[in-house]
Amino acid sequence: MSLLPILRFPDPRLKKKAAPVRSIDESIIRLARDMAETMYEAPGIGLAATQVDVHQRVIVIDVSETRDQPLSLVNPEIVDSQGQQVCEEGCLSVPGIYDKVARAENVVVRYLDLEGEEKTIEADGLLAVCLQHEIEHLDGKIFVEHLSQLKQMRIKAKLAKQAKITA
Ligand code: K2U
Ligand code: ZN
Repeated sequence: MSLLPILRFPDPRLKKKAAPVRSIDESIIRLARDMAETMYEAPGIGLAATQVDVHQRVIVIDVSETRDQPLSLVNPEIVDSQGQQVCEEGCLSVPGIYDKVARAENVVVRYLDLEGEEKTIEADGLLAVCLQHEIEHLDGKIFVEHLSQLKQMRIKAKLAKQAKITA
């Protein structure tokens, strides 16, 4: 298993729209495994393939307290959503930045598991937020795009300054 480098905002590759997975072969299974390892190490509760510069529709999520229940979703699709909730979000591609984002309270997501079986998950709370956050990554969208232009400018300036210091 390998740790994968995570792209940092505003890297333009984070804006690429991921392509549907056509065949769940060994390479996809290994990708999901490496993404899960990378997510746990970060640490995070979700990770999209876009964030590791692989533009295929794969996400991994683990919102369990025990951090030992990884969920790998291939070609995830929100097929129903209800209500609204506002949650403080962060992102492994935007380190150190947290802000409130309004999202659907409940979502129904259809996806393929790593055996190629079609599954459906009904989620609320943090799992619903994470599913929406990760599926947005696959569409080339980052949570900061829900914020004002002024906030996005300030975030870019802050991250650019941090990058200079650590260069
Ligand atoms: O996509 C990512 O960068 C992973 C996010 C997913 C996420 C963000 C906000 C709310 C729910 C999920 C990371 O896990 S950000 C780090 C984090 C860790 C624990 C709880 C919330 C956020
Ligand atoms: Zn993110």
